Amino acid sequence: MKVNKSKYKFLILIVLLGFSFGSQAGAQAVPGKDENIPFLVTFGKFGKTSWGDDDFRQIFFFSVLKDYTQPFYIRVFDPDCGGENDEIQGDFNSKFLFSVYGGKGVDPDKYEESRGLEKNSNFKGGNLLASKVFGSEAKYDNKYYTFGPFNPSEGDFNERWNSYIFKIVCEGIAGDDGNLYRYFLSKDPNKNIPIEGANAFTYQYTFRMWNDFKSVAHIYPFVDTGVVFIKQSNFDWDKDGKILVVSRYRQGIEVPISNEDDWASSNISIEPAEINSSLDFQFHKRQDELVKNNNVVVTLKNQRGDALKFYSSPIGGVPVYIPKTNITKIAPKK
Ligand SMILES: [Ca+2]
Ligand SMILES: [Ca+2]
Ligand SMILES: [Ca+2]
Repeated sequence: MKVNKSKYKFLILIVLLGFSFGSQAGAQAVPGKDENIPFLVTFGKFGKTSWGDDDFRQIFFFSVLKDYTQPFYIRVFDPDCGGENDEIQGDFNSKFLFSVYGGKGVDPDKYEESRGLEKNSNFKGGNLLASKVFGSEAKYDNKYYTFGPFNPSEGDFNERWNSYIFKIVCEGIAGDDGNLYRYFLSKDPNKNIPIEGANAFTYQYTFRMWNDFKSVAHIYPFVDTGVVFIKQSNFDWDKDGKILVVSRYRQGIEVPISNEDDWASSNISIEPAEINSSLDFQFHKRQDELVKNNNVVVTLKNQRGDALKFYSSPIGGVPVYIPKTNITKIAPKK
């Protein structure tokens, strides 16, 4: 076959562009592309924790690199609770408050309360930049609502990451239904256009599994310098198969799993090879019987009790297990 050289080069360019765009495109979608999680979920405050949400709220942070100076938007997919996607309990009668915060008080590295892990903590630190309440509204069903524009400098500056930090909180302020939704940090109010170098993270992830046997969900906590062991906690997993931990050091260890309305916890010791990389927590559904509409909560803490961040786009990429013989070979490079 005769290959037209310029055409060939053009094709390579397209493939490369596709790759770089693809990796960035995942960076600000929440859940992220590599996570394979269909939706975030938050229940109305009169819901039952046995439906898979322990605190009826969810807090996410967005980081935007200092170099990016254009306005941006936070887009919420299916912010309403009714119609498609959402989990009905009786009738759809719930209300959800979405609030966006910037300024001092947001950065969870400086303000621990901002992480929202403790029940009565003031997780609303910072300046309220925008908010809106959603009920069951056809107008927003299966569609995006856009918050913004926001100016990056309205965020709380974090020196270590050279980024401005923003926070979005979803709270179930009335009713008992489950609101399923997703976020996208975008350059454009009407389309999902990712911002280079931006990311999203949380300390407590409440999400929905796919309703099939084959899909494996992932979350990617970042293991910072100084971490010796981590305590994993999962809530209301409904004994739905296995939760495995994979890293560049470990091929996969099984951790204790929760059943109904309970927490299961265990400690996982961290090896030097795992520092400054992400772990891959894999959620494999059971194969004998389909567990439907499974919502689950996950948090991780280090040996000092500090919570680990889960990034929608894993820091350092998706970890791939490296057999030990190779680890010893590459170790001197560090
Ligand atoms: Ca209801
Ligand atoms: Ca929804
Ligand atoms: Ca569940």
